Amino acid sequence: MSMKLLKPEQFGLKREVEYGSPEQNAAVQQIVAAVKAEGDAALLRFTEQFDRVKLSSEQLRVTDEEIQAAYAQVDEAFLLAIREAADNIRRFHEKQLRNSWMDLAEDGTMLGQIMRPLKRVGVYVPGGKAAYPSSVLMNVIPAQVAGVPEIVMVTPPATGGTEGIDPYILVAAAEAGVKELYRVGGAQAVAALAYGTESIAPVDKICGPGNIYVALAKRSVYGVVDIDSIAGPSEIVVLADDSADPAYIAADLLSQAEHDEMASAILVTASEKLAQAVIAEVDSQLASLPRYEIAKASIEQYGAVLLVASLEEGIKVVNQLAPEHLEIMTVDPMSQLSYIENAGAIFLGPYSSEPVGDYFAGPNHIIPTNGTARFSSPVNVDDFLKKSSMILYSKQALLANGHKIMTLARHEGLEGHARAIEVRLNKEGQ
Ligand code: HSO
Ligand code: ZN
Repeated sequence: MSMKLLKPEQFGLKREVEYGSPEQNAAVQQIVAAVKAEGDAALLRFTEQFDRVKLSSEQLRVTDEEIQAAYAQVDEAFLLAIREAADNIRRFHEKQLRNSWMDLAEDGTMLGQIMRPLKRVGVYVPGGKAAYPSSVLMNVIPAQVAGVPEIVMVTPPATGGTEGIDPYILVAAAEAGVKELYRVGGAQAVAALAYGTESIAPVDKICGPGNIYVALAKRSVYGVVDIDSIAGPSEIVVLADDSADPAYIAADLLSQAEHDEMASAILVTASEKLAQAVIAEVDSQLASLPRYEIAKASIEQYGAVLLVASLEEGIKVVNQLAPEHLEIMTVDPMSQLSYIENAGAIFLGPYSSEPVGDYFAGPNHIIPTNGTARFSSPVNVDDFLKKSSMILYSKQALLANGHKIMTLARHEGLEGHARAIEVRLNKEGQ
């Protein structure tokens, strides 16, 4: 089956957000409660039960020797590429840094906002095939740029304990500057980060992708700690006109379809000729893709070519979809840019293929999915900063404004508030 050619009104992208089964939720509650109550003992017990690895408390932490050994296992080209990617990501995120500020008014009042990094952040890195070194950089570097002094990483020990942690993940973590790593995964790792155990000190925020148990555990500890948003499957929308190369579009659609059976890849165009050419290209490129089964399932279920009447209608459709990634391949993509209101990351022109952003350019690849780009943003430095408001009122300012404050307080029936002001005004003879 090829990609479907539809009118926009025939298409409804409906993907259920995973909230887990009652059994999964119950299992996670039980794991989190046990780790909270028993610390390391429960952590080690669940690691043995789920990962089939028997560890002592001392063995939880990944040693410097293991990290050095990992460096010996990764190839030079990978190392050079990830270093350059890390530099680009760091430079991009440094642009996001905002300073604390303070405003001094003529009456001596000082108001301001003080930015402070979170003190300790935990990054979850899933095991197995879904462990992307690039995602380690995308989680860790913004935290580092924000100035977070303690960044810890947790990742499951290889199931059965025969292979250990993927050396590429260890190297990416070390390159990003992570100094504290633990071989522990699943809901138990999230609980350990939230509540702390004898071996793992608690954090202020937990980020990073994981399976359904990890996602449910993150949801359940939210409030005790902060969490990042829970990412859905990857999405790409390409908005294109006749000037675009169908082979490029097909390749970019497939680049995201291969992530996940539930990934979605959509072309929006007013050109039926381009639509047909892309459908044929997807078919032919798909056939030789190593992740054929995954990409095929994604294309069949969630892929579509939406034929619109004009580029203007295409822009409307894009804004309704609010995609994680948008590529614009038109004669003059810059002239469409200002009309795009909802898209997590916007790639312009034929050479800004999505993998450029997934790996290398510098912007973050952890981007809102499922239409949430309507109101949220890619992971950024602000996610690791908190702001304290600063208020310094002068005597002059309080004397000038005290009565207004008392009026508002008494209106709310809060006499104690009013008197806190009044005691000062009285003393000053007002
Ligand atoms: N496209 C993914 C990120 C990624 N791609 C990681 C390759 N590795 C985010 O939707
Ligand atoms: Zn990707």
